[in-house]
Amino acid sequence: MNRPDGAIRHDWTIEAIVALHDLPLLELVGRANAAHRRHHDPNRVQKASLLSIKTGGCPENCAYCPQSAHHREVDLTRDRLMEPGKVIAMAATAKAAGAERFCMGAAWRQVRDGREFDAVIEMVAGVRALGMEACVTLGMLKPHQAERLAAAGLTAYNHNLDTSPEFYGRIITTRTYEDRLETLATVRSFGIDLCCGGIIGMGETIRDRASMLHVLSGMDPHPESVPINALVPVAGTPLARRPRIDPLELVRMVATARLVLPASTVRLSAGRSALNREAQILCLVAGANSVFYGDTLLTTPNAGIGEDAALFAAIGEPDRACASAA
Ligand code: SAM
Ligand code: DTB
Ligand code: SF4
Repeated sequence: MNRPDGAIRHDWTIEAIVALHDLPLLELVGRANAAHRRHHDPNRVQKASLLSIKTGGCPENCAYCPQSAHHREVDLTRDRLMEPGKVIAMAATAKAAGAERFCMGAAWRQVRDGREFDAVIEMVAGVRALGMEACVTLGMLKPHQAERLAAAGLTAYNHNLDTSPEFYGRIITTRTYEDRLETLATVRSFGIDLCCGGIIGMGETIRDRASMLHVLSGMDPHPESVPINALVPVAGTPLARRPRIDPLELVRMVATARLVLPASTVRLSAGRSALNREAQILCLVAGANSVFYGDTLLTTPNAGIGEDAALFAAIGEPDRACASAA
């Protein structure tokens, strides 16, 4: 049975997703844009701000990640968990610059109960008290910890699949895909939104990309938020020498994600700084409706605030950072 683009479906096959991905580009982008318009305001792009609240020294061995303690050649200064007051002050600054969502990342394998988790709970409550959406990404999570985050008002928990089940073992061996899915189910069971996506450009095939979208589309409900990252190759990581992907691969991935997950917020995430203004706009036309805003992601450079002001001016969205500076 053929269903119209934009219908919420949980029965996609990997083959059908590959077929969408491989449509002629203009057909793919056109259909994705139409699906986007069925569910979203096409003129609205959410700005999210990202902060590394605990940097480096992570015991996991994710091949892409500069924060893994396994990748000793990476030039990164480790940092302990930040003070809640400082984090909340940075969220307030981000809000004044136009960010609606504040995402806090910790280089942890899993959450441990105690003083540090208490501090994260304080950060979440403080960000929510500013009237912002709050998202955290802290690694694996147990039910009682998800319960505390939900009680503090957490909007969303970011925990990425990162790639397909088939390719996963080539990228991470210190935890399994099942571990990932278990944390996602725990988060969902406490009514917290899921922010779950992945990375392209790690050497995976198109089928792997479709397979990751297949896992996401099988979730019921779909994750509310789906970050699509292009690998940022960092010196000292095993993926340091991977070539940057062609920006049109990102356009195809965003458009396919939009068609398969029509109501989700699709976040054009890491790797955006390597795209020119026009390629970013093509991603927005293809269905991306959020970007990370600010000069750094967690540890790597993001598109600069100045360039973003030009991007938002070009698409006609008033940029509050410029407005308040004027
Ligand atoms: N430790 C937690 C975890 O892995 O869930 C949270 C932090 S981790 C840095 C969050 C996400 O950042 C990863 O799942 C990955 O998708 C993305 N990421 C990390 N390094 C990246 C890189 N070099 N390029 C693109 N995305 C990256
Ligand atoms: C996500 O999918 N991308 C963001 C956010 N979730 C936490 C992180 C990107 C990190 C890029 C590498 C770095 O800056 O360390
Ligand atoms: Fe640790 Fe997350 Fe980086 Fe993996 S992606 S090494 S879990 S911080």
